[in-house]
Amino acid sequence: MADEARTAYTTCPLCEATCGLEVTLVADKIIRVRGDADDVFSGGFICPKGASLGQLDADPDRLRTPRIRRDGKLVPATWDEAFEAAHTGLTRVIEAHGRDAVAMYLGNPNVHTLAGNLYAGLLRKALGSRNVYTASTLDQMPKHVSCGYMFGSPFNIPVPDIDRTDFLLILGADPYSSNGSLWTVPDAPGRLKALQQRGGRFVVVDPRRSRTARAADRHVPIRPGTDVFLLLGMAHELFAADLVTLGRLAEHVNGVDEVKLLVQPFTPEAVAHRCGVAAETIRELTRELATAPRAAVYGRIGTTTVQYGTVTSWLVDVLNVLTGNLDAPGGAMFPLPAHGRRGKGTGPGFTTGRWHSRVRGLPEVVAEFPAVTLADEIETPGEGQVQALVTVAGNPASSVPNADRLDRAIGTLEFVVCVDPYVNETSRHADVILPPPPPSRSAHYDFAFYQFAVRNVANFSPPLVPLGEDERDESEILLRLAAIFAGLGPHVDVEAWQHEELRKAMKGADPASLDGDTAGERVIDLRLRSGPYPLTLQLLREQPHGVDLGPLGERIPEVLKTPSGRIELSPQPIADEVRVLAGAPPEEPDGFVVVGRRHLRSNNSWMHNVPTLVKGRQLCTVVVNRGDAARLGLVDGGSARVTSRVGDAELTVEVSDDIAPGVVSIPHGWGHDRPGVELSVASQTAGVNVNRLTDDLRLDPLSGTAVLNGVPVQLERV
Ligand SMILES: Nc1nc2c(c(=O)[nH]1)N[C@H]1C(S)=C(S)[C@@H](COP(=O)(O)OP(=O)(O)OC[C@H]3O[C@@H](n4cnc5c(=O)[nH]c(N)nc54)[C@H](O)[C@@H]3O)O[C@H]1N2
Ligand SMILES: Nc1nc2c(c(=O)[nH]1)N[C@H]1C(S)=C(S)[C@@H](COP(=O)(O)OP(=O)(O)OC[C@H]3O[C@@H](n4cnc5c(=O)[nH]c(N)nc54)[C@H](O)[C@@H]3O)O[C@H]1N2
Ligand code: SF4
Ligand SMILES: [Mo]
Repeated sequence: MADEARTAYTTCPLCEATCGLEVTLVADKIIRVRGDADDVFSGGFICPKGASLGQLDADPDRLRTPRIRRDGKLVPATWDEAFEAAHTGLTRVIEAHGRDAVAMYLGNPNVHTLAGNLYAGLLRKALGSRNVYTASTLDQMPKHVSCGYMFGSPFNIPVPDIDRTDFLLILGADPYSSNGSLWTVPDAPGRLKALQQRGGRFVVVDPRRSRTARAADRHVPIRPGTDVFLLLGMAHELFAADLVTLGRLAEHVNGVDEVKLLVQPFTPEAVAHRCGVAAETIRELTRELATAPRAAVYGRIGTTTVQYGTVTSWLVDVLNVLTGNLDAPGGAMFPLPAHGRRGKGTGPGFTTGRWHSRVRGLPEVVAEFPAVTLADEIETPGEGQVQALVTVAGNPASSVPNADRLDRAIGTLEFVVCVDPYVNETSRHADVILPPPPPSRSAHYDFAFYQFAVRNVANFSPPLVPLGEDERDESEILLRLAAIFAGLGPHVDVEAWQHEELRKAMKGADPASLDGDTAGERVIDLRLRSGPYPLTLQLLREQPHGVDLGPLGERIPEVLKTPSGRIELSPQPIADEVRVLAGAPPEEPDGFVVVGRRHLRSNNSWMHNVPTLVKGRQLCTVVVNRGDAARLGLVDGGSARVTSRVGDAELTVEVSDDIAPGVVSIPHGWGHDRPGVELSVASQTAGVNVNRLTDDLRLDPLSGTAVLNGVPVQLERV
């Protein structure tokens, strides 16, 4: 009865919220998607992206077979031909120029797919190149660095315990639009409303009155890129007004006195003109944070992809510590995922700069180089010049600052392999495209996001639809590429290979004793069995709505991996940077600064090909303050030219009262009108790529993260 409707449950793989979906299928086609009301975590919540999973899955532009370049054209090929071509091209570059000549770029969906979570690490290790780049240096790397220094591991990132808090201070995040990030919080709007209904409050700091800011109890506009000063002022005020309460953390923290000295110069009056927030407001926010019974500070994109991203990210947790809210219920807590482990309470600690990039001498951070320097490494001749690129689930030609330059640079490479379902801005340059199957064909378990979840939960979703004859699981694709780099050739038996690897990991025990249809599923089973809860893959299979493992618990000191076994509140590299900041002259752009924004119906660069998500009002506009618009003669719906050091772009103007004067907002991920792009819907509503304007010379020095918010631009009427 192939065409009878059936219902299945799965975790949405599209953003960090991990919502449970109830999916109705006929044969291999998704015909309806609803929120799974019985999901233990999301309770029926769904957003327009999750609801359109069926369209995304069945997108006619999605590649069904690999492509290889023949006579300049990307033509369909068999899997054998494609892996052979990848093998030939990549080995040729490695033999002629060495491993560093092959760069790898890992994009955002790698943290969403099982394949990326399980095998991207193996792939980069097998390649053995220093030229590894990821979307992290366009995103959250500052948080990894600050947490690495403070808590000993870049992956020890605390999250606001939203369901039990009384006060939340949110900076540079718009969870109403993004659905939360480094903060797995399905139905963020509902949870924020519940916080208000039980008498709590939340405040949003944002140069724009975002959707979240509109729902907040208070919106504090700020000058882009200057949250660092606001937070320094708050830390100063905590000491000055005698509001520091370490609580049970007192015996677990080093460096409180050093921080007191560091923040000494930053009185609310001294920072007010730097960040555009009144001294009185800074004092009020500090008092409210310090006196709320349970409170947490949370910062995201507007605090990371900025000039002082690492110091800002550090300050977020300094405030959590100094107010006694770190690792306390209702404060900022460390999740303990089902596949995780309790720690020993100490470790080797964290460092960066173990090696440096060839051209700009930028330090390695978490074993990668900043994405903003990939173009330098491709363009600059000499020993170690990048000659080939492998991308997995990434669109760097769109998402990296000075994108037009990187796009041109990628076009000059000797060999490019893209693991991607689409021919888009980046993969149009490929010599080989290896397409993963649609989401419905993949098993799902959120290795990445359960680390940031506001409750400890676990959910495993088997594939909704079995793999077709001509489809390859993405795990197989990544493993075959890894085998090519490891010198095992393109035809290795990947299951047998991984079976052997598992046997080694299990110290000789038989992996056949584990549950799972694939090596990857057996890894999940192994991790669950050795995790902190009595779970197995089989138990998760029996619970399609997920398993709730309860609210977050205290984890300090066990979670710490610092050599001292304590929180390092004043790490040397950050302290040095704060001293620099104290003397740095304010940047006074004579024009405007541009910031980003996200829309609920859009996801970075790759969901604009889904008709229901792009229909209606145009999303790719430049939002301009009403007073600024009047001064420049800009009208709503008219055109403006935006110019920066690196480029210019013409955009439709949206006049608004919801943005601070001197600031304009442009979303990223647009600009699908490039020749060779095969996105029939997206290219009709192409929009403009804001990264033609963002500047690859601007970065947060401690993390190498791009400055995507607060880039100086000029604005004029067209
Ligand atoms: N100006 C500006 N630029 C930004 C940002 C900003 O706020 N402003 N945000 C930055 C941030 S936070 C991020 S994370 C980056 C994202 O930067 P990238 O990761 O480079 O870009 P994405 O747009 O997420 O592209 C994801 C790619 O993965 C492909 N894909 C989708 N699903 C799968 C899958 O299952 N398997 C595989 N193999 N591929 C898949 C898509 O087709 C697409 O090509 O952009 C950054 N760039
Ligand atoms: N619908 C949707 N959801 C997404 C994505 C998407 O593209 N679409 N992308 C996903 C990804 S990859 C990520 S990383 C997350 C990001 O998740 P969020 O960080 O919540 O992302 P945004 O919605 O861009 O919110 C950032 C806010 O910071 C503000 N801002 C800009 N500059 C500054 C500043 O200097 N200071 C302060 N205080 N605020 C500033 C902007 O106006 C904006 O409102 O979202 C994820 N979820
Ligand atoms: S919020 Fe995120 S996880 Fe939930 S349905 Fe939307 S895209 Fe999927
Ligand atoms: Mo991101």
